Amino acid sequence: MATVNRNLSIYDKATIPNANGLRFGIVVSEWNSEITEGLYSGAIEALIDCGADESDIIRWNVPGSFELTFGSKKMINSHKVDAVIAIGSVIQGETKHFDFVCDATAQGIKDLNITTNVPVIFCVLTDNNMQQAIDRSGGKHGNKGTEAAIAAIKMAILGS
Ligand code: INI
Repeated sequence: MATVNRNLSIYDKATIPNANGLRFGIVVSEWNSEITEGLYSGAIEALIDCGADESDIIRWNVPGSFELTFGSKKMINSHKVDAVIAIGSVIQGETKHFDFVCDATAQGIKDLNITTNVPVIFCVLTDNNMQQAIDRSGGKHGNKGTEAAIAAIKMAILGS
């Protein structure tokens, strides 16, 4: 897609609502953890930069991206969060597993957005190789975690 034309880390703070008082859940997949930890850093730094209090941010880990749907659902049901950021990194292998994990994760998160009243942000990189993931988790194309944090803030206050 068009990430090559757009740095994922760039945002205009003047246009972002103040996140102070908002509560965020962040669910992090342990697969490709060198990538997902970079995404997590980008997300938490942007939330705090926009006014969120660190004590209002709850982090859970799940084994893989496939488990992000259940983790996000349980986060919504267990904590009074205003938005959830689901963080994962799926990298193309030799089999069709990539397609099944990507499809199930995207559909699962989409389903949560339809069936619950808490927005769940899709911060899942789906890349052809490790270099593409590095480039988008704090590398030359910025950090998708940052983009996800800004989306989470905007969605948390939507309509208010
Ligand atoms: N999960 C990922 O998050 N990224 C991957 O690249 C990946 N690969 O390549 O297999 C992956 N698989 C694990 C999957 O998400 C589940 O954890 C597993 O199938 C157990 O349900």
